[in-house]
Amino acid sequence: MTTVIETIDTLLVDLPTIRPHKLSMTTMARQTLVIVRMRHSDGIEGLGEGTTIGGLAYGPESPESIKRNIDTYLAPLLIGQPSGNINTLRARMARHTRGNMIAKSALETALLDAQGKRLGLPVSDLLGGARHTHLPVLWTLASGDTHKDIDEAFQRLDDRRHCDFKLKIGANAVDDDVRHVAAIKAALGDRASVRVDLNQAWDERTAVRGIQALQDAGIELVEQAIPAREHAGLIRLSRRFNVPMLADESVQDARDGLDLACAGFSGAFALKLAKSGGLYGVLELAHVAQAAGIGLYGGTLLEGTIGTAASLHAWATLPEMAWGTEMFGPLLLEDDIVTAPLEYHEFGVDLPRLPGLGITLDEDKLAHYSRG
Ligand code: MUC
Ligand code: MG
Repeated sequence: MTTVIETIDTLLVDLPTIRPHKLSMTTMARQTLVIVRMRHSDGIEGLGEGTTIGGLAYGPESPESIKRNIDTYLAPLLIGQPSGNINTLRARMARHTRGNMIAKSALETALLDAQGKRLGLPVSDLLGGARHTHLPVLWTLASGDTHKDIDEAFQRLDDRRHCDFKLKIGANAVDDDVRHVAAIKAALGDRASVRVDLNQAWDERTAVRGIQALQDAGIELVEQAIPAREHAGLIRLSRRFNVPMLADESVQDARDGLDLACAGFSGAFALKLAKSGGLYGVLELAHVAQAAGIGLYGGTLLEGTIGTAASLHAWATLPEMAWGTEMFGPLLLEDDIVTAPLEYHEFGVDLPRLPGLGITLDEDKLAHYSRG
């Protein structure tokens, strides 16, 4: 008998962060994960996660909209359908619903987790096989305080946890931000690579001034300095400076990637499951980038362990990424809702090797942190 999808439950899970995480548009004291539990008629449960940053601060989906739109619109499209043909189920969601890529990503992840468990294969094997089992992981310094950030960076270096750092700037005046970044880079010297993420905070004129100063300070990568939809401006910046531009909010999926590449962008793309609607969509973008000679970077929306593991399975199938990954989401959280956390060591993280995502929920912790 054909296995079908029987039920889809969604939970909002609030976890405190280890310290306030300050971005240009919000400061996070907690992270809200949307967890999907998808049960199939063969008794297998697939897990998925859809997570964003700061409610509606980051993009058009909030944790509450992700949950509501799965419950109301997306889950009814899947329930009763055969479990195993993920391409058909993706097409069904795309045909009947627009946008909501984080919600779709959570569901696609749950489908892949279940299929992997069913076949006894890790998700990366379902995608053709892992080329890496240990992936580099950067850390974001975003305490809002220069000295605290420097101490945090040295601690991470000494622990052999991280040797690449991303600084979240754009909330303060340009000169203050540049001073903050330059002080951290000067303190770390050659021990670490330092990059910045503006999260769209500057206009192009400000970006020209700010990036020149950041380049002079030895910064290695400048992420999303100007608003997402200003593709022409981003391309001009990528041509003007030696320091490479990393497109994040500007590049959601393969179509954006193709437009940017065809219009002359050079630099790198931040890949995120949440932007591209799941593992297949993000790999389509990666392939466009590869064809265009644009560097890859494994990005996060600060997902917990389930979403982070899903991303790792996708990144593991790609050639080595020019800019590594930032899959540190679980390390920013005070606690976890899984029985065995991901293993971070030697400046990176291990790819889980058990079937599916390779992650098991801790039911007590889940109940404790779930809303309502
Ligand atoms: C982003 O825009 O890159 C990634 C790391 C971090 O601290 O925030 C995210 C979002
Ligand atoms: Mg970013």
